[in-house]
Amino acid sequence: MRKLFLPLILSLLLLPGCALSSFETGSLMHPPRATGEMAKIQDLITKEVGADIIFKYPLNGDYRSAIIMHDIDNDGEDEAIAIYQVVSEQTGSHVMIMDKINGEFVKVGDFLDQSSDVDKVSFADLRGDGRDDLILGWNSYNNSGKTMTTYLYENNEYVAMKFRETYSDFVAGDFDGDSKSEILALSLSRTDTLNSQSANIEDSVANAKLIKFNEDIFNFDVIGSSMMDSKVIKYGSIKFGQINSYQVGAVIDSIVAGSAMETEIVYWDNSKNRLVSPLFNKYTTFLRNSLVISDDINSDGMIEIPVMDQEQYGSHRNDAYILSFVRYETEKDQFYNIESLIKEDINSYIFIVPEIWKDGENGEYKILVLFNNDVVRICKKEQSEGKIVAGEEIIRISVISKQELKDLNKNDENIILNQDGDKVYVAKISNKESTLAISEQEIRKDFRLI
Ligand SMILES: [Ca+2]
Ligand SMILES: [Ca+2]
Ligand SMILES: [Ca+2]
Repeated sequence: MRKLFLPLILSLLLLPGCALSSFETGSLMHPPRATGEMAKIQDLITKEVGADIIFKYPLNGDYRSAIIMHDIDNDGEDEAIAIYQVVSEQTGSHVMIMDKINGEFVKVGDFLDQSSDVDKVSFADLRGDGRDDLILGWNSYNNSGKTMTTYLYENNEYVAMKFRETYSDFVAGDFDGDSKSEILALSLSRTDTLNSQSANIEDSVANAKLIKFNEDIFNFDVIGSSMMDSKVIKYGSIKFGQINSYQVGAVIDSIVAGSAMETEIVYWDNSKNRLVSPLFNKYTTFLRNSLVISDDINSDGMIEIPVMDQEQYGSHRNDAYILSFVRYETEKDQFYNIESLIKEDINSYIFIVPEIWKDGENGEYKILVLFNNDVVRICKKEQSEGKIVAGEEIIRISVISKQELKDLNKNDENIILNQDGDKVYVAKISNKESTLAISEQEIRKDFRLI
């Protein structure tokens, strides 16, 4: 039975971070439009610190407002967290935590950080006490890396704890299964210190560090670190979740040179008691000229990783290619193909690879995809003198204009798949007798605009 992942593939995600440059710093001067509860919160801030403040909006992550609502004391009601700069102070940022007590917001924490801009806000239960602790990442405008502050609740008050470790990106999650979250901090390689004699080489190469709260010393410990690919320019999407049925970890899609992407995995190996990044130095497996990111594409609760078929990738244009989504089995160090699709980036469509075109569960195919001038030809893969060549054509998908549609030979069995403006998507079964032939019904089912 085919897995039902078509609806999900429609949300097939391109890396959201790629459009980051469009963030308008001009909007920082405008506070959020205050209505209802938000107005009460702003009134409280004004009462406490005056009206002459600039709200700070996180540039990355899931929370992008300057006043963030989240239940951090586990009483079922949201607290408000405001991040702002006081204009007269010129530098630094304030973090004010407000709790609703008897229907009114009151200030329960107020902190000053030297940093001027917020990178990312996240919440995780770092102490296992049921409270979602606030994790705040601060931007840095030199090469020294971003800094992170956590705000924990202890002895009836919030305390701020700044990390010694810097990061390029981070994700929180329960990596070791003890019902407390850890923070995985990722760093890019630093060319500025790589050449410096005094620099600690460990801190100069790209790495991942797992940071865990230690109740005994009331501070954070780095409990493990692992090497990451130093060719990475920017961490794009980081997801914490099930890598397979028995292992949780982080799946990291990153930008490498030439706007290609790759994927790395980092998890805590409980049997060896250490942090591992098993794809380190194997990254070419996941190198792709496509910004498709890892995701749970079939809603089975496990994250699949996109792989661009190397045969297609190596020998043909990259505008149309086979993309497989694989699951990584950490214990066997093997990948299993979960779903596959042909992706055409110029005219923006996908075609789900039917089972009969697949060759085993390791992501091999019986087909080759050829792309030329808006025509994708799907051909039987054949071997000739040790080389892979295109055999007979099975189907072709063409994108033509409405005028060209009128001129089509009526004797040919053309299947109109979709129309989008002047673009008409037409499929043709090239060889009905082929062992790899599929029906018109199957073609219609497998085709989708994205
Ligand atoms: Ca609360
Ligand atoms: Ca844990
Ligand atoms: Ca999945």
